[in-house]
Amino acid sequence: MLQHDVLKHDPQIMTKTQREQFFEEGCLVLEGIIDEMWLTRLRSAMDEMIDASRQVRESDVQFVLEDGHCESDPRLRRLSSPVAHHPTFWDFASQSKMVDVAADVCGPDVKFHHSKLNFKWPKGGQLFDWHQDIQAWPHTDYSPVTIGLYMDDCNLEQGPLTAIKGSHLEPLRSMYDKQGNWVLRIEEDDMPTNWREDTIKMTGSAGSLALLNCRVIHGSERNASDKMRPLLLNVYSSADSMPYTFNPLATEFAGTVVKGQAAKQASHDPRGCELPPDWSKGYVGPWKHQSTYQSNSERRSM
Ligand SMILES: O=C(O)CCC(=O)C(=O)O
Repeated sequence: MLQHDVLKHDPQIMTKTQREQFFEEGCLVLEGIIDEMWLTRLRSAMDEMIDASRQVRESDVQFVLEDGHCESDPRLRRLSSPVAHHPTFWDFASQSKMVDVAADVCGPDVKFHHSKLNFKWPKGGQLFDWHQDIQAWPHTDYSPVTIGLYMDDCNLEQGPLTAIKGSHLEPLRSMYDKQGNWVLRIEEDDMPTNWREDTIKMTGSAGSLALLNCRVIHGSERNASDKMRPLLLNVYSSADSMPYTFNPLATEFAGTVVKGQAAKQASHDPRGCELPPDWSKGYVGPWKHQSTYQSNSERRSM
């Protein structure tokens, strides 16, 4: 659904001002939306998953490991597709207030696409290069939204999501480097003019939601604190927004309409989108590609 049609429906959770801000800036933090009951259930599911990772020696389709991961001291970068590994994550993705927040920006009919639980372990948790999401999973319009839940408080030291406000209105950048490798990274000379002034550090207390439009430039710094940063990210779209490439984090839940009705016709935005590699041949996640550039990235200041 295109933005002018979404605006015909009143928001249920956000104020109209908050929704206008999201559409203007491409990013927004909503404080204290998710209650303690959900946080307790999700943390318990997360702890079970971390325990399960103790036996894992190499990154695989489920776990992306950080350097130094071992049985006695598990260190994860990501639990891919948490909805496929513990029922609590799908209950949350399909039944919580997060779905109503998605409806405020996608319109009354909301479809689930994929999920991931990104960690930043204390005194580690690597940075995430500047990038845009939609080139990894193009849709027929730009309604897709990534909604992050801070499962614990996330302050400046912990590597919060960081976005360049207004960058979703600019032309999409390429996620390939000059040699044609998919790197999911934007070089500094390709960043928008004045990006430093437009940088928003999306900190939030536990239970806060961080919304990212699928075109907005974003990333995050490493975790310099002694506290963990668990960030649960679910991606939704309008029900009539159709993905047209292989879903890199496909599960049985992809395409489920979690609110409203299934679409009878697709929504199309005339602005085209760069295509990703063919993920049906395997998806390794962004860090493998980004790590080549880690030394450059470490010098960059967000
Ligand atoms: O975990 C983070 O800080 C960034 C995650 C992100 O940008 C992504 O998964 O696309």
